[in-house]
Formats: sequence, structure tokens, C-alpha cells
Amino acid sequence: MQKRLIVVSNRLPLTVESSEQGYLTRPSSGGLVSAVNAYLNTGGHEVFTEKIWLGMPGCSTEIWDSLALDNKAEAYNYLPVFISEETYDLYYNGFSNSVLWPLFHYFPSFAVYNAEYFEAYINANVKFCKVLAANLQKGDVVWIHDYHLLPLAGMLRKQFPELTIGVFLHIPFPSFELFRVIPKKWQKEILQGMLGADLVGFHTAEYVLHFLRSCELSLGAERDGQTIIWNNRRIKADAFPISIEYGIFNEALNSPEVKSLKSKYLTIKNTKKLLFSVDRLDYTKGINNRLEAYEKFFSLYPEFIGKVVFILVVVPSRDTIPKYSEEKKYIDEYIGNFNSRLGDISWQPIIYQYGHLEFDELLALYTACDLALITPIRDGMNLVAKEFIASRSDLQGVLVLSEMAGAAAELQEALLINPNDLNEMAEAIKLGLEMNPEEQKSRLIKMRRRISRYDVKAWAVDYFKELDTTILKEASRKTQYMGAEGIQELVSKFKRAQKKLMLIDYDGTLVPIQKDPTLAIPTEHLLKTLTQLSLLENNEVYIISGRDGDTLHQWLGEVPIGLVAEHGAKIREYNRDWVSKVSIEPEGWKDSIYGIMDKYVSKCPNSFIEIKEYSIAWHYRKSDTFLSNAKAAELFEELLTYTLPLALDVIHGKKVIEVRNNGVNKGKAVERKLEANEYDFILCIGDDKTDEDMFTVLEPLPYAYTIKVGNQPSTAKHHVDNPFLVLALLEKFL
Ligand code: GDG
Repeated sequence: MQKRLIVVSNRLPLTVESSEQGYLTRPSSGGLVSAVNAYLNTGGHEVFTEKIWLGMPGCSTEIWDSLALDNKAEAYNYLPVFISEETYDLYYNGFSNSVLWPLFHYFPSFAVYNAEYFEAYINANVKFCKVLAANLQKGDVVWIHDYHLLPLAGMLRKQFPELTIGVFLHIPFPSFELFRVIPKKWQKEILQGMLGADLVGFHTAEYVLHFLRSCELSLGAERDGQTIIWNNRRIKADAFPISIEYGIFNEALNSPEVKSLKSKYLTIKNTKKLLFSVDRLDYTKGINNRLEAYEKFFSLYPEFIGKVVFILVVVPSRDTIPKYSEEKKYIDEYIGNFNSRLGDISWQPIIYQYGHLEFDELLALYTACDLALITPIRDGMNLVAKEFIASRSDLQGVLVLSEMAGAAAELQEALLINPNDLNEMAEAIKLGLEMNPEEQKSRLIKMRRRISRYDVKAWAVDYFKELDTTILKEASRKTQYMGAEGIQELVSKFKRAQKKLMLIDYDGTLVPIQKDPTLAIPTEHLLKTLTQLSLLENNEVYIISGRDGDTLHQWLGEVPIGLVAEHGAKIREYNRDWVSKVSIEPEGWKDSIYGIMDKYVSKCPNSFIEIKEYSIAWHYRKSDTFLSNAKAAELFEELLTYTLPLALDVIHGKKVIEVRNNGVNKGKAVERKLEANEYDFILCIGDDKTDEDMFTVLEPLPYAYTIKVGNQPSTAKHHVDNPFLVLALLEKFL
């Protein structure tokens, strides 16, 4: 089958420029383009039969059409999206770069919360969705990039439930304390949009945690490790540190063009030491601090005056946004003043270019400089740092790197600095310029080894491998809807069977979940149905619940069925006493757990503790969702730590956290039942995580029919939508 890869990003990877020969294109600069381009151009991933890049070309339809014939890239085809200039401005300069960019980079005071921006952001994403929808084919894999398109996966998912969608965020995902600053409605649309994907990728484990936490706290979504369960789907979040095409940079010094440009720069540098930096114009890149630190360096170590030169390249970017034009003005003025203050006719401390470098020039500067000074205030990853390291096949050169860049996690042998500490930066410049060649070499070797192993292709292959695994796992957990035909077949199997067993959960399965659990009383109709089921020939019926024995007895004691309480800790056959097969932990454990839970009752109004014979549970169904989700996550962690050395399990169910004796679960109870009897028909129905233990035990048995209530991923074979349909299903057996 055809398996096409459709890469989606805000802009196509080219810049259209007008020249005397008409309109021409050149590759764009920027991290996303560098990485994805490198991956696609190195042959990409063999599994894809065709590659397409969808995005805005940055010119009108007419200009695009005039270019298209002789400007096609080799490795992929372009699919352009055109958006009106007005919407584009509000979506790109507005929401993307005046809300998400500053906020996600921890500049909350730079964010402008304008409702028009958000509206345009959604409209632009709708436009992308339409173009995609019109071009999608069966088997396509859609890979959406970056913060401009966060709602897109959710929009696509609504129309294409089976489509494979990956999302990758190239910038940091901020801590929830920052994310929550965005108006709630926007938060939800952003997160729900991202959760339309099968796999959401970030640069670092820290960003993954921030994202998972925001899903829990903002959406109240359920989390299972690195997976979020949302809209009956499981979405994995993971870290894939983006990288570079190592070979190109490593080979830089073998290119005659690069060599010749390098000698040009060496002539400029002469006997002086050369510092180099290159960034897009952006306040997050820490250019201001860098300049101030450079000045500080000369004031602390005046002996370097006249002996160092700094080539500082700033690539134009977003300069129609006020914060960017202000940044440009600041840099221009600072450098002007600085050069005139410190420099003279024979020496300028800074050589400044505001403009794009040709790729060979970039390589020449990476290889000619003595020290690369990379000082972002925040940066998702920062590829420049990795490119510099990969270019230094001569094993000479020093990297001074901000610890606020994602890249710092992998480049620990760099001189790591805090970009807000001018003294530390000035010291690092001195240390770097005086570092002996042996130490430079030893640091570079370690960093180069790491980057060469995890290059851009390894990054993408790693991502797609995880995407495949996620989808396979999801498919294996999918349940089939139990419709009329299925029910008919089930009933006829029941009729033919000789020894039958029905295991049915109570809350959420036979009765809807109530905010106040004491209100989940069985109706007369339910009691009658259960009685009739139990009277069917050769049929045993058990209600198997997490509730305490007294409540079950009070509500269902008169019905001629078996009762299993506290997730299997106690069992009561009809008209007999309760018996337990559980060995109990020394008395007293419930008191200490109570003490821990009680703190959370005070912190979380309307939550309460239920003490059962073999377990103790903290319920937060009636509490404020936002607060209680946060507190539940905290309590869960605290209980896990506390119970680690004890024979106790901590279970996080639907709006309840329960601590109970180790090994007590519904699955074990079912196992005991199966050991004692031989059945040829088993029906098992449940809605909660705790029912999964029963489904798992029954999974290998061909005569067991497992039904999940609700369409969450489950080990059950089938699902029905709600307790009313469970009752209707049970009636069919009568
Ligand atoms: C975003 C995230 C993340 C720059 N100037 C020129 C030029 N470049 C190339 C560099 C490098 C890329 O652009 C810049 O990448 P960065 O990673 O440093 O930064 P952003 O553009 O902000 O990228 C960032 C990245 O996405 C990837 O996920 O690392 O954190 O902010 O490849 O070489 N290339 C040429 N001339 C230039 O003047 N030829």
C-alpha cells in the first residue's frame, strides 16, 4: 500500500524573493526547516513511498504558479496553503508570535491576549485542515510541526478517526503555572487539538512532563504514565531531542569553498581571537545579555581589549512585530555605541551583520572561530550549538552555551552559563579563550560522539518508530461495539451453554455514576432483572464491586445472587456469610493512610474518605475538577512513596484513590472462581480501570465475553455506551 508522509508546517521551507530575473526562491533559515529538510533530503525514511510538504509559500497564488515549474525540490512535493493577508497577520504575528511564542518561552509579560488573534489562529488552522482533507489518501501519515498548528490534529481527528497523526513541538512547553495564564477556553482548544494526534513529540523530558500535567490540570484528562486518555483514545507524549545532519557539518572542512571562505575570515581575525554567534532576530535568543556580557568581559579583563573580535550575525525574523523591531533597534544601537566607545580605526570589537548567511559562509564561520557564544534566555533545543560542534572536525574550538537551551542536556561538556548572570558569562568567555587545546579536544570528542550517534535521521526514525508502536498498541486495545447482531449471537451462545457465569460490576455499569455515591441505589427494575437472570437455568450471577460489603448487602442482599465486595477482598454467596481470602496487613496501616488522606480532605473541599474493611479510599468526585485533579496527582505520588515498603497497593480509579492490600483485585477474585468451577460461558461487564483486571484474566478464554461500558481503550473485546444499554442487553437473556 502507498504510505505517503505529509509534513505540515506554517511555512514551506523556502523564501520567495523578487530579483531582476523575476521571482526566485532560496531555502529559508530556521531550526524546523533545517531539521526536517535534512531528514527528507537524506532519503528520509524508506517506508514512505512519497513525501509532501504542506505549508504557506509566503507569496500570492499567481507568483507561486509562476514559480512552480522550475522550483520543485527533489525530495518532496510542495502543497501550498493560501491564507488571506489579514488572517495571516492576526494568526502569525498575532496569536502565534505574540501569545504562544512569548508565553512558551517564559516571557508572559510580552503576551498580548487579543480574542481576534485566537479567532484568526483557529481560522488559519481550519484552512490547513481543509487543504489536507482535500488531499488525503488512505494510508497517509500526517506529521504536524510546531506551535502555529496546535489545534490542527484535533480538527483532522474529527473528520478522519483512523488517520495516523504525529505532532512535534519545536519550542518549549511551559510549566502549567505559565500555561494557565492563557484564557481557559484557549487552553482547552490548544490541548484538545494536540490530543488529536497519536504521538506528541517534544525536545526534552521536562517539556513532556509539563504537557502531561497541563492535560491533567486544564482538561481533567486521565493520565497513565506518558499517555493521556482522552475522547476514548490514548495519546502518547515523549521526548525526541531534535538534531542535525551531522555528516554535512563534519565534512565542512573538506569543501574547497568553505576552506577559501574560512581563510578570508582568518585574515580578518589575524592574530585576534574570534567569537561567533548566529541567531534569528528574537528576544528569546539572549542577544542583549550576550552583548552586555561581552562588554563586562572587557571591563573585567581589559588586557583583552584589541585582541578579540566578535562576529555577530542576526538573521531577520518577524521584524514587523513591535517586540522584534524594538529588539532590533536595541541591538543596532548597542553595537553602534559599543564599537564607538571601545573600538578605534584599527579595531572594532563587534562585526555585525543583520542578514542571512549563505550556507558555506555559515560553515566557514563555525570552523574559523575560537569560541561560539550561544546564550538564549530560553530555547526549545538550539541547533546552532550542535552544528558548531559537528563542524569542528579539527577538534578545536569552545562552546559557551546557555543552560536554558534544550541542547544543554546533551552538551554537558560545553561551558554552561546562566544567561542572566553577566559575570558568569564574562568568566566563561575568558575561560574559553584561554582553554588549552587538549581540553578543547577532549570536550569536543565527547559532544561530537553524542551528536553523531543521534543525528537528524535517528531523531526522525525514532519518532516514526514510536508512532508505529503507539498505533499498534492502540489498535490492540480497541474494543468492538456490541450492537444488535452481536447481542443476538451472545444470547444464542448463552442458550447453548451448559454452565454459565455472569460477573457484573456495579457503579458505572449497572447504575450511572453519581456525584454522591450513597445515591447510586438500585432501581426496582434492576433488582427484578438481576433476580430473573439468577433464576435462569445453570446461570450464576455475581456483582463484583469496589464497594464495602454492608452497602452491597443493604442494596442487593435480597437478590439471589453472589456478591463480591472491596474488589474481591470479600465474597458472599446468597444467604451465606461473608468470607475473605485475603491475608490482612497488621492493623494500623489504615490509620496512617487515613492521616495522609485527611490532609487532602482539608485541602480539597467536598472530597471525603471512605473506610472499608480491607481498604481505604479518598473520593473527589464532588470537588472542583481543577483543584481536585491537582491534589489527586499529589496524593497519588505521596501514597506511592509511603506504601513502597508495605504490602499495599495504591489504585487511581475514576475520581477515587484507593489503598488496599497487595494482590487484592477483581482479577484475582475471578481466578479463584474459575479454579473451583468449569464454565462454558462467561459474561463479564465493567466500566472502570479496576475491571480491566477481570478482562485480562478472561482474555485467553474463548468462551468468555468481556464488555467495557464506555469506549475507552480496554482489554475487553466489546463495548456498550452506558448503563442503560447494559440493562437492555441483560434483558435480552431473559
Ligand atoms: C526552532 C526553535 C529548535 C540560522 N541563520 C542562518 C542559518 N540558520 C540556521 C541554523 C540552524 C537554524 O537556522 C536555527 O535553528 P535553532 O535551533 O538555533 O533556532 P530556531 O530557528 O529558533 O528554531 C529551536 C529548532 O526550532 C528545531 O526544533 O532547536 O529551539 O526555536 O540550523 O544553521 N542558516 C543559514 N544562514 C543563516 O544565516 N544558511
